[in-house]
Parts: sequence; C-alpha cells; structure tokens
Amino acid sequence: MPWVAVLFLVGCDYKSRQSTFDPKGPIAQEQLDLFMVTVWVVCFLFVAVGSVLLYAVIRFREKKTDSPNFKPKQSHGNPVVEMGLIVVSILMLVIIAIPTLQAIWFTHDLPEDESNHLGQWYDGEISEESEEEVLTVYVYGWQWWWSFEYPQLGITTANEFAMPVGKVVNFELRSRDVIHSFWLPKLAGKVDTIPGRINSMWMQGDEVGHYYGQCAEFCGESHAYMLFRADVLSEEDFEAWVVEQKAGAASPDGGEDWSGFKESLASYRKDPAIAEEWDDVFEGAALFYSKGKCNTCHAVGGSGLAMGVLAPDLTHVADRVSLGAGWLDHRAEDEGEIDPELQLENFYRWVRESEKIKPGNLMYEGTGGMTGLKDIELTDDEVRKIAIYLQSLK
Ligand code: HEC
Ligand SMILES: [Cu+2]
Repeated sequence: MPWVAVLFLVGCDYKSRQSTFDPKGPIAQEQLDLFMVTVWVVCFLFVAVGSVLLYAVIRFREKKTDSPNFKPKQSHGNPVVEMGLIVVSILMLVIIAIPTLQAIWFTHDLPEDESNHLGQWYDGEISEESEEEVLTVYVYGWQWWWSFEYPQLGITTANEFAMPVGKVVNFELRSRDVIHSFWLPKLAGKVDTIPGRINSMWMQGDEVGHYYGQCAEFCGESHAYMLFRADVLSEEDFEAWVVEQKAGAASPDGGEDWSGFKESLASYRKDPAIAEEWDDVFEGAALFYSKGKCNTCHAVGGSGLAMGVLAPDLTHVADRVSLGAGWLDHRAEDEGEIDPELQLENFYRWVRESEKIKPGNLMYEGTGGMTGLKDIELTDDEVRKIAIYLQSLK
C-alpha cells in the first residue's frame, strides 16, 4: 500500500529546530528558493511523463475486439518527438542551472556593503585594520565538538557562539582532525571542514534567537552527538556578550600558593548564591587543577594553570545553555533560562559517565597524549565538588 508512505510526512514539521523550510537568514533563504525551483521542475516532469504514460496505457490497452494476431503499426523513430525531448530536457537543465550558478556566487561572495564593517557598528576596542572588515569567526571541527575563535575580538569559546542580528559574519572553517561539516540549517549550510584547508562561508541571522546546528559529515563514533548552538543577539546584547567573554573566570592564577584564591573567586563571582557552597567550590577547583587533571586538556581564561588546547574552553562554561557539544541541555524547556539544578546534574553526569553520554568521546578515552578520565579515579563526592566548581565558571 504505497499511500502508507504519505503517513511518514506527518512526522515533518516545517518549524522544527533544524528545519530548512524555516529560513532565518539570506543564505538559508537563497538555498530554499533554489530547492523550490528544482522541486517545481521535477513536479512538471512527473506530471508530464506520468500523463503521457497514463494516456498510452489507457489508449492503447488490449481490447476484447482485438484479434489474437493483432499487431500495432510498427514504426521506427520520430524526429519530432526525439528533438522535442532533447530540447525540453536541455531547457529544464538550463532553468535549474541559472539559479544554481547565481546561488553559488551569492553564497560564496562576501557582501561588499560597508555597513557590515566592524568600524560601522561595533563600539568595543579593535585594531584599525579590523574596522574595515566584517566580523570574522574561525570555526574548528574536532572529534566531537566545535571551537569558535573571534580573531578581531580576541575571544574563544566552544560549542555555542554568538553573532549580531542583521550583520554579515564571515566564517573560516578548519578541521583539527578529520572531515566534518558545519551546518546551521535555519541560517546556512553546509560547508565541510577539511584538514589542511580553509573553507569559508558567510552568514547573516535576520531574527534574534537560539539556533541549533550539527556536524553533517560522518566523522566517527560520536558524530551524531556533535551539535552546536548559535545565539543571534541584538547589537547591544552582542557587545555585552563580548565583554563577558573577554573577562577571565574564577580560577587560581598559578603557583603553589593558593592563598588569595578564594578572594579572586569572589571578585569574579556573579552569582552570590553559590557562596553558600563556598568550600565545595574551592575543593572542586583544587581537584580540577590537580587530581582530576582537567587543566591538562582544558583552558580556563585568567588562569595560568589551565591552558589546555585539546578540549573546549571552559572559561564561561556555566554561561552556556548546553554541554557535551550541545547534547545535554541545561534548560527544562527549549526556551528560557538555565535551570541550575539540571545544570549541576548535567555537569556531574558528564564528568562521572561521559562515555555513556557520548560513546568514545576523547575526554574519556584521552587525547593528544593526555590521560583520559577512564584512567583517572575520582570518587562520587569529588565529582560532585568538581561539578560545583564548573557551575561557578561564569
Ligand atoms: C584527555 C583530555 C581531557 C581531560 C583530562 C578532561 N577533559 Fe573535559 N573534555 C575533553 C574533550 C575532548 C571534550 C569534548 C568532548 C565532546 O564533546 O566530544 C571535553 C568536554 C568537557 C566539558 C564540556 C564542554 C562543553 O562545552 O560541551 C566539560 C564541562 C569538561 N570537559 C570538564 C572536564 C573536567 C571537569 C575534567 C576533569 C575532571 C576534564 N574535563 C578532563 C577533554 C578532556
Ligand atoms: Cu563531525
């Protein structure tokens, strides 16, 4: 019963998180338009070929009155039909090719419009050179997470990044290991990150919002869990975000002597409620920088002790709404704020059993010669304290 297949379409939701039918930027719109051109051409083909077939089947079917030896008139070739088919086929390819080429150029060429230059809208401090450039983000694909660097603004983050609404942003895409593909369906897609090569694309978000993306090229065991998020923010919110990102986080600033650490934690702290668990934060931090070996792979801005480069930057990990490359969400619902209890539980689970959450992940297995958590023994209570410290990284 082929019509049953139609039921599968019921599962399609035009407005879902990663729907390409709900574009929120010019690139995604261009790609959707191009897709629709092809859909219409193919619909025309379907109807044209289908009706000729149907006509032939009905018109020339065997009739009761036909004698058993009846043979239809034999013919060979028909120049009008043959030429017609060739011309119509070429015409349809041209109809598809013209908008395709236009779309390729459109998505490839960074718009020249000066109003997108950083100097025109960004109030923070940047070099003179950058004033004449559009905002640039370096994207790095790793097994199985993403890092985002803003060279002009001097900030680095992981798995979640921000961009200003209505402004062109230039992306340079690189890989740190295998081929990945960067895909943010409602804004643009997809461009591969390839080892030893820099690919580029531009993007613009036309509506403030939280957008969901993911790796779209099979890249190993946890490929399906290699997600990321983009926040399209108003200009003011974006600038505030940059200021926050530039600030260091709570962390000891190196050396054997940990005195003064509590004070430095306090001066960075935005959420005084955590102060009730003061000792736990402190002990969690101590474990992070010693027994847990977390700092061998991770960086925490403002700390000379944590400058690892093999793993997501944790400077503001507690400000991000998700964990494990967008996989564990700290919000009770899709919209809204971080739920602190859920966040703490997620941090705990991630450190305790990341291998169950993301099979084969390199934090558990170890990477770049660094010991992974499968060989680092931590008690449940130690993990709890580390989770509390992670939650203080804002
Ligand atoms: C061997 C290197 C390594 C060590 C040691 C390590 N990590 Fe990780 N960590 C990673 C990698 C790699 C990822 C990315 C995993 C993924 O999403 O696939 C990660 C991810 C994370 C994340 C999620 C970040 C995000 O934005 O999604 C947190 C939080 C984290 N680690 C905390 C810790 C803590 C706490 C410790 C110490 C107990 C630790 N890590 C030790 C390599 C390491
Ligand atoms: Cu990937």
